[in-house]
Amino acid sequence: MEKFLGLPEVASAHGAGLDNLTAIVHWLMLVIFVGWGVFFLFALFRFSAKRNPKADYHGLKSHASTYVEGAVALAEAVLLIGFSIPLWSDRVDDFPEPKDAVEVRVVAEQYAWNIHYPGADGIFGRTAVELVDAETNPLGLDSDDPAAADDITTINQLHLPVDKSALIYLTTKDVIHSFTLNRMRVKQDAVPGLETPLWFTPTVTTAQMAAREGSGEDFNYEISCSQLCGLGHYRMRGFLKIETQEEFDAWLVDNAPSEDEGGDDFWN
Ligand SMILES: [Cu+2]
Repeated sequence: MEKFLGLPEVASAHGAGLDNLTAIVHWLMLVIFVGWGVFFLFALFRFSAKRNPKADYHGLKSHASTYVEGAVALAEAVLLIGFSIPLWSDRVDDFPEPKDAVEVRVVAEQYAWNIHYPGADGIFGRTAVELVDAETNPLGLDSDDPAAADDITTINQLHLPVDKSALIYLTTKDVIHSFTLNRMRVKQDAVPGLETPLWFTPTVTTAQMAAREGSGEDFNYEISCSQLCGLGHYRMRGFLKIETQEEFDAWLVDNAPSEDEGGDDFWN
């Protein structure tokens, strides 16, 4: 069904449940569409002026349509209460403990994704609006804060380990953006002034998915913006790399700010 709907192959733990729900909703809509279409054609024919020269002032006596409407409402209630609400509550109620997850801040802006890792100490350094500099310090990280010294920042490059929950704190510097990871079945609006947490567990590494897709080195998971956020919206494209834990740890070490780099050189 995922293929039939044109969905890209899922790469997160919760994704299959969402795809399943999407498929069920589409099947129900197909049944309703065909049902009402047939009924419409029947009504056109059965109640045409030619066949009914004299108006019928009593109208329909049968309750069949009421039962059909009741059945459709019941099916939709089952979808909502039986499928959608449990999936949704799993997303918003059942967050992983920070100690069991990889924590990352994602700060959207026109037109890029700023990625912020807490570094070895596990504590995000202080950020402040006054310190934001588009060229040298897009996140406004405070170099006087000791917790900031080991923080790792990137632009448009999100790395995460496979089979471990990713806990993302999402916000934006300017307008509303929408953080979208297609293959992870993740989509969350980033709203100015709010920090919205989201979480998911990637289950397929970039390398594994590339092998499955047969697209070799060219394959990337992408971060896209699903909210038309300005003229440069189309180039708000980031990359998500899912790696083994070892590869991810090595990447963190490679990207950690080195000791001899001064406080203002985090960005190089
Ligand atoms: Cu955007």
